[in-house]
Amino acid sequence: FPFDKKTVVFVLGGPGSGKGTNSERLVGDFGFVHLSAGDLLRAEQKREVSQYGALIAHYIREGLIVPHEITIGLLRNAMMDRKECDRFLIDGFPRNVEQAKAFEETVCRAQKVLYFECPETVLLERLLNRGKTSGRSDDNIESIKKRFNTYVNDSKPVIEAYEKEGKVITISCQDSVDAVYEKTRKSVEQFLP
Ligand code: UP5
Ligand code: MG
Repeated sequence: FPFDKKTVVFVLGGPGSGKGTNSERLVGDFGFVHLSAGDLLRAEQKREVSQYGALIAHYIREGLIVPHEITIGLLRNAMMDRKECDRFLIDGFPRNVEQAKAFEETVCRAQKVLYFECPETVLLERLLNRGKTSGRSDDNIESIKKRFNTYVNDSKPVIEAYEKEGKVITISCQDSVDAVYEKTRKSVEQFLP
C-alpha cells in the first residue's frame, strides 16, 4: 500500500455543499493535492479514446454512482502521478459503502473525513445558480433531484459509518464562503501532523 504513510482526507457532503470550493483553498494553505472524483470522471468522459465516455455521461446525468472500478482506477492513477506528495484530499468519494470498502482494500484508508453539512433548500439554490454558467450536464432541476436521492440513500450511510469510527469533522456550510472556509481551515489545522 504505497499511500499508507500519507495523510488522506475524504471530503464529503451533498451536491453543491462546497466540497470543491473549500478543497481548493486548503490546497493553497496546506499543500494538499486535491482530487475530485467527479472532475476525474468528467475528464475521462471527454477523452476521445476512453471506452467509458458514454457510460460516465449517462451516470452523471442520472445522478447515479459510476461503477467503482472505474472511479477507483482514476483516483489511484491520479494519486500515483503525485506520489511524492504527502497530503491528499479526495473530494466527492466514497459515495457508497461498497466504494469505501473497495478503496480501503486496494488503495488506502483515510485518516479524517470533512463533512460539509447543508440543508437541501440551500443546496438547490446554489446548484441552480451555478447551472446558469457551469455547463455541467447535471446542474438542472431533474438531475439535481436525482443527485439528492442518491446522496440520501447511498452516500449518507458512508458518512454515518465513518462517524462511528470517530473520523468525521462536521462543518455547517450555510455561512458565507469565507466563514465556512475559516471553520474548515481551523479544523484541518488541528489534526495535521
Ligand atoms: N458555494 C460554495 N460554498 C458557498 C457558500 N458558503 N455560500 C454561497 N455559495 C457557495 O459549490 C457549489 C456552488 O455553490 C458553487 O457555485 C459555489 O461557488 C457555491 P462547490 O464547491 O462546487 O460544491 P461541491 O460540493 O463541490 O458540488 P458538486 O456539484 O461538485 O458536488 P457533487 O457531489 O454533486 O458533484 P461531483 O462532481 O462530486 O459528482 C458529480 C457526479 O459524478 C455524481 O452525481 C455521480 O454521478 C458521479 N460520481 C460518481 O459516480 N462517483 C464518484 O465517486 C464521484 C462522482
Ligand atoms: Mg465538486
